[in-house]
Amino acid sequence: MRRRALIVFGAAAAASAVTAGRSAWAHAILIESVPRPGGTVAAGRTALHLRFNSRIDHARSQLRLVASDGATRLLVIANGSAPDVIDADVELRPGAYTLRWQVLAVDGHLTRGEVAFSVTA
Ligand SMILES: [Cu+2]
Repeated sequence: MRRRALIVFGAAAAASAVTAGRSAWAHAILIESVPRPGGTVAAGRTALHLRFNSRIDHARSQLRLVASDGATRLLVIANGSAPDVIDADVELRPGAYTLRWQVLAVDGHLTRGEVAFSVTA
């Protein structure tokens, strides 16, 4: 399992690593997810849920689902998601997946991370 967060200042390529939860700034840090990192869910229609430590700009945030063969799906962020949450519904087949999130926090900083999980039949 790999958890990672990167910050990108504006559109610049400069990036530096942060330790999740220890930044005093308002970058969006993932604090809760369904599925959990390393977790397992049953195949079928699944509600994905990512909660952050700050409000995010949904229109400038992205959620991608990467299958073990590298196939990537851009997921639709639900309109009704709370200000600090990304919700999405997806149909999942058994296998290993990585959920890649990229969010823009209210302080204008972009953060990214991944949640790996598996789906059982
Ligand atoms: Cu920030």
